Amino acid sequence: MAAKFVLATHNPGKLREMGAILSGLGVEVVSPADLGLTVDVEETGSTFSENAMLKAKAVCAEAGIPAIADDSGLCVDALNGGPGVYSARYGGEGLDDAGRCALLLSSMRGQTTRAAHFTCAIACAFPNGDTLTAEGRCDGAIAFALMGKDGFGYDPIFLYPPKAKTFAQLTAEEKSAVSHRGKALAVFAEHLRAYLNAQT
Ligand code: ITT
Repeated sequence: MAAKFVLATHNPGKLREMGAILSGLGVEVVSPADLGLTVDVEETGSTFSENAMLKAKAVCAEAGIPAIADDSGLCVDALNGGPGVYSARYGGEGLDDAGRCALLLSSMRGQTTRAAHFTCAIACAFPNGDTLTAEGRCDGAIAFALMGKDGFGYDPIFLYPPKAKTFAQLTAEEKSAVSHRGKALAVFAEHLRAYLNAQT
């Protein structure tokens, strides 16, 4: 795949994971910072896919090359699917990843229903107006305490039952092999391959 893509995210954790997975799939990527871009996109969509497409289109327009965006979040059954699309804003602007994890743990105190899943929507926008999309999901549970130091975001409290570890206790490779983002990007790579083949 010869074309170069910009990853439309300012989240360093996502950038690391998307970069590693896509490079492994033969997709050449650069970050917004590599291009001197800081595009702040308002996430006004009501779904992960809508927000991913808003980010991909805005960054593609700014960069002039195809852009790949990720909108993702943690959906907790006992919180009626929340924080969901509001995962990055959970608890308000003042909180960092550790603060959001602490808040989520405290709102789950005494709660025995711990089921949760991560969702990831990938959107890709091309300068000619074409778009591609893909989604991935990973089921798990909210842990009772923070565990592990790797990953980012809600990883220390997201228990992945098949390995009896949180995402923050997995290596980057182990996480990507089963994660919402790993699955969405694998599907996306297939769509991209078909799209690029159809161009030639
Ligand atoms: P960009 O919009 O710039 O990509 P963002 O962090 O604002 O960055 P989102 O709006 O998609 O991204 O919010 C995603 C939220 O879900 C954010 O709080 C992440 O930390 C969290 N999240 C997403 N994927 C995750 C993962 O694999 N592990 C842990 N937390 C994750």
